[in-house]
Amino acid sequence: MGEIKSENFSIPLLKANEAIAKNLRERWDKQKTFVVNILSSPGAGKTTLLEKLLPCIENLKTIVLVGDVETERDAKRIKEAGFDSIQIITGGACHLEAVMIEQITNKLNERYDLIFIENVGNLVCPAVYNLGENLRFTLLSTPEGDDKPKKYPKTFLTSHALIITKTDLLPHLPFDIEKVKQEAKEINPEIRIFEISALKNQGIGHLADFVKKEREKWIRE
Ligand SMILES: Nc1nc2c(ncn2[C@@H]2O[C@H](COP(=O)(O)OP(=O)(O)O)[C@@H](O)[C@H]2O)c(=O)[nH]1
Ligand SMILES: [Mg+2]
Repeated sequence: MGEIKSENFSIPLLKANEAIAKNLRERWDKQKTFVVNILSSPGAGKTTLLEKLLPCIENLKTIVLVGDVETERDAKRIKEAGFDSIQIITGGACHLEAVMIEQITNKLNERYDLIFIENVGNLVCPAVYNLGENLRFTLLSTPEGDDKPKKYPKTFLTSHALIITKTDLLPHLPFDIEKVKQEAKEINPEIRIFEISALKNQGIGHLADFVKKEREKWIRE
């Protein structure tokens, strides 16, 4: 049996998503709101990274929109860290869609300089749903294994940055970090790569600088 490729099928749902994402992008362009969409498997460290990253991004009004199948736990964590956050409960859906972001942002009373979207933990579906973001980050944590870029190429292909998390665990794991970097670059030669241990506070500053610089570059364009 031959390969089955999803691009051979017409997907009206994705076309509708693209149209809403385009509207979101136009609105955020006018408002000068910079948006980062964060993808990863469940437990790769998205919320922990945000808890550490947000305090390094000073003087920008920031909110985190966080998607999960159930519970308000992550939004609660972000608020406890001292930042605005809204939970999006998908009730089963394994990814966020532009319409969900549109509904939430329509209700915001304030303008934000920066919006982080913590997507539902999943390396598959979120890759094909444009949320109108400026930057897409994918986290890969060391316990997940070094074979993931080639197994989930679309996610790495569509990301601006790969953030290898939990590097403090490297001494305990058979994780070939150079192989991951090489395979991610083979899929997407432009991808930026960051190595982070949120637990040990390593690499957070570099990532914060990257977000700030990319936002400034975009503002100047
Ligand atoms: N060893 C280690 N554990 C981490 C690190 N970052 C997050 N974790 C742990 O990984 C688990 C999942 O983290 P979380 O941020 O909730 O992941 P999310 O599901 O991607 O948002 C938690 O138990 C965290 O304490 C890290 O840098 N090193
Ligand atoms: Mg989380």
